[in-house]
Amino acid sequence: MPTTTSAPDDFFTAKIKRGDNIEPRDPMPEEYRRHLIRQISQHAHSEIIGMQPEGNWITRAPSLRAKMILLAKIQDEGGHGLYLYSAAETLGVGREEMIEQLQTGKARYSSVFNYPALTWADIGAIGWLVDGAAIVNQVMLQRTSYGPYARAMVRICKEESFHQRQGYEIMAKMAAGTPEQRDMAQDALNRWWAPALMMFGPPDAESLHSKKAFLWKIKRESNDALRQKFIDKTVQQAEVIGLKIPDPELRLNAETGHYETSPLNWEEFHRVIDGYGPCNRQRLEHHRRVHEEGAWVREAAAAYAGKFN
Ligand code: BYC
Repeated sequence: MPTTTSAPDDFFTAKIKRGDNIEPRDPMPEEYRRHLIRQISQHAHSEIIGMQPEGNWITRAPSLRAKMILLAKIQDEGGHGLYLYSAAETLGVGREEMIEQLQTGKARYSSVFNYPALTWADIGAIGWLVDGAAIVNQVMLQRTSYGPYARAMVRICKEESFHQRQGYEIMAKMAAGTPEQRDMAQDALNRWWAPALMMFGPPDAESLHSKKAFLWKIKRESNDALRQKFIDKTVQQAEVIGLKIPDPELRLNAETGHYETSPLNWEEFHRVIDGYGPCNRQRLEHHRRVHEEGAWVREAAAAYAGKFN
């Protein structure tokens, strides 16, 4: 515990006010701790579950180069999950408990990973749009108030920008390829556009946690502000490679300088995060099976570590 003569709450509030990081041994309100465990563990689960739609394409990558890049990317996502589980553990929650919450549906993971990756172009769309959306959100989280989360984000962002470029390169190549390849790229953009926009969470007016998250400087920008940032960047990137954003109402507002889009289908979002998306069952079943099959690895690692204690 830090040496302080003021009450723990004052110490916490003063640190937040100054913009200092809260560290694991600092006193913190129980609600702040629980808020972070929820968000960081969900973030970790998203990285781990997010390996599945892409993992499905490793054996079908169209070249050795593409296969090596995809393997490296997916391995990075696994690493991100591990940094984040470690960051959550500093708040006093165990890894097994977090995994149990994921597998029983008590903890969420990003809605976007409940959609299927149907063609190779989907690997491009995931890198370009899903990693692209994740970066916009995570650049903000590098300045989140909890030290271990902020530091994990700095490393993660460096890797995500390579992931985004990997996806954009696939899309650019396919968009400039045969008419069939171009159609595949456009079709992937059509299917991943709305799910990528939903990654930023519900509209600000319906965001349950944002008020506290701003107060405690966990979030620095709102769901809608980040979504808009992503739209503005991505519309221009689509133009460069000659793909069309699948939104008939898309238009540039000359006054604000921002692109305006059609409303999203928030009913679909709620259905997906409540467990009824196209792949929710498949994702969790796969996680449970692989976790079970890997039990011997965890036992062997624990026994090996035990030899030196
Ligand atoms: N999906 O009050 P709100 C990656 C939930 S992976 C599911 O606005 P908050 C990658 C929310 O949890 C990186 N649930 O919440 C990996 C809450 O429900 P609960 C993914 C969502 O926390 C592999 C309720 O809706 N990034 O990059 O203030 C391959 C109300 O929401 C979602 C992260 O995980 C959603 N999209 O803000 C490729 C970012 N949105 O908890 C790429 C970390 C909302 O009360 N997380 N909900 O049951 C965050 O920044 C924030 O938690 C959110 C939501 C912006 C997502």
